[in-house]
Amino acid sequence: MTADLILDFVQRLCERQSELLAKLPATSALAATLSRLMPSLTLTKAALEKQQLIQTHPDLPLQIAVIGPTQAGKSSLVNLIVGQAAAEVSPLAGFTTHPQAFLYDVETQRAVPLLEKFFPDFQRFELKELPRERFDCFGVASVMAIHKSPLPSCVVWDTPDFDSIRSRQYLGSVLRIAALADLLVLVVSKDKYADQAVWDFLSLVEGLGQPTLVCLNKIRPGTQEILRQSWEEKWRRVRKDPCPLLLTLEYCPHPGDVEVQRAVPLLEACVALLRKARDRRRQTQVTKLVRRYWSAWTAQIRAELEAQERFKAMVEAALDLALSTYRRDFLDHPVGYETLQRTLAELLVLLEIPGLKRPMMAVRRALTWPIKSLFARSADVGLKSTPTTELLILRRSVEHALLQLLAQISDQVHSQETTAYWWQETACRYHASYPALLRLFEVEALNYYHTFAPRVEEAAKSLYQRLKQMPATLNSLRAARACTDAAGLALLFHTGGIGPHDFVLAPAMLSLTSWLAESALGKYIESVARDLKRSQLQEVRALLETKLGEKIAALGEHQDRKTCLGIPKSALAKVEAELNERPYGLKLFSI
Ligand SMILES: Nc1nc2c(ncn2[C@@H]2O[C@H](COP(=O)(O)OP(=O)(O)OP(=O)(O)O)[C@@H](O)[C@H]2O)c(=O)[nH]1
Ligand SMILES: [Mg+2]
Repeated sequence: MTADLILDFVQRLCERQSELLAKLPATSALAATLSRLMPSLTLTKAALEKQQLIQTHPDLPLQIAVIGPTQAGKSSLVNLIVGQAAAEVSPLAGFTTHPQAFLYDVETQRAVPLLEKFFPDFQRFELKELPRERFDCFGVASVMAIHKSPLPSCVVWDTPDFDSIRSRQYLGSVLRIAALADLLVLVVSKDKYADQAVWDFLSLVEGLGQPTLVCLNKIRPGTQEILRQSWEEKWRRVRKDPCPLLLTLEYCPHPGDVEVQRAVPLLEACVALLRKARDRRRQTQVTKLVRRYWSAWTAQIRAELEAQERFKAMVEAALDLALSTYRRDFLDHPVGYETLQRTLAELLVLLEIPGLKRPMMAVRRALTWPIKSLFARSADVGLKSTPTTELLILRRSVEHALLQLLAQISDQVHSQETTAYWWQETACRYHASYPALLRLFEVEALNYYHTFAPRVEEAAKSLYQRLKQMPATLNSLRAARACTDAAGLALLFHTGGIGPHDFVLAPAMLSLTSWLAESALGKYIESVARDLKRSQLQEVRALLETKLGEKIAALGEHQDRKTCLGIPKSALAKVEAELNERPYGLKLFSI
């Protein structure tokens, strides 16, 4: 379960990282960092896949991988192990460029499908047919067991080098073989053993903890001891585990002459180590490797998640800004708060003003609330043409906030070095979604306005009930000149004779409002207005936060994009929980 979970994660990260690397400029610092991580990811992925293969196919033959820098004598050593000239040897540097499996005393039909399973993206060839220009292939050849050789049935791998400039093209296959190996045979010649590439490789594979044999090749007589000491010293500097068995192979002027004697100690060492390897085969070593590289692998994922959080906070701040502009320019505006005027217009219909009673009754029968007719007119032409101050202000506030957000995202593209590509992707998506976001807002805003209308009607009714309890105020209101004028206007308004904006700002309405404010009903009107404002603020906040905010914040999730790693926080947390749950091993993030 743990291995499967980690394997899924590593596979996904490997894939995403390769895709991202293909998009990033090769000279960027991030490209360099991600490229440095690829070998450890490739190795771990292969090691986990080998573990899976062993679980499903415990009969997988033992695997010996002969690995080393160019011209170290890898192919020659493979031939020594299998006791015959199976691998092609050449004085041309970087001659071997494909992994080649020599099936020593192994049933081909049984072993080959397993090797193919381990190399799903590679094509298998006969050795002679391996195409030189392609690196996504491996060779397979069967070799007969040698009479009296102690070597058990196994697969011996000859591999390409890992240190030439060209090796970048086939390093992945070398790492796959290193991970597949039950026994790692490292071959270094006397002039290459101190090379950084050798020690980088040894440091990389340390987490696998495989039985290892080191062969110091092409050694001049008399220099063995010095080289051995120097090697051990270097080993202690680079690795934490004890120095493995070291064999020195003397340079023989005519290779081939003394092959049989040379092979004896080599085969003895291989046989002993293979025995050890068979015993430890099912023990997992991979979590150690995962722990070692975890913090480096996930640094960029974390950087993206941080960018995502920052983006979310920017969206929230933008919508907060829209909300406070709406509040300032509409709800708290001394004249512009038209909802109260609408309430009063509705109240005027209920008041039964002498002289206007009959037409008002007709209006009440025909229309419950004029907004219905406004909607009918505005739904198909959009919010811009909706003649209500509230929606116009709301739209202006939202538009301003969304444009500010766009500018902020663009700033991040230029100021965030390691996540510039993430911000670029977010900017593109935001840009592309902008018209749809505005449309969504318009639909939701109209919807809000529509569903809020009955609240205005209720507020008018509650004012009317209150007035009925104050007969003196009600009578003087009915008799007031301001009221009659305003009621006339309200009638016009209700029948569509004037627009809401003109109605709200008409002098008669303004006089009525101040008359009412100073009347005995003043305090009650204030509290009704306060309640209305509170509900409007709440509704508009919900509209902005849930309907619009969540849609915009989702633009920062790049799960399916090839331009970002896009690994969600939950996937990261799941693997970390699994790794932390293990009672043994190193503490996470300890490298
Ligand atoms: N004289 C002598 N030559 C050796 C010895 N070991 C290897 N060689 C030569 O060194 C050259 C390279 O040997 P290979 O076994 O092909 O080396 P390799 O590591 O497979 O090289 P690449 O495939 O190019 O990475 C060949 O010409 C071998 O004959 C040795 O002990 N003595
Ligand atoms: Mg070779």
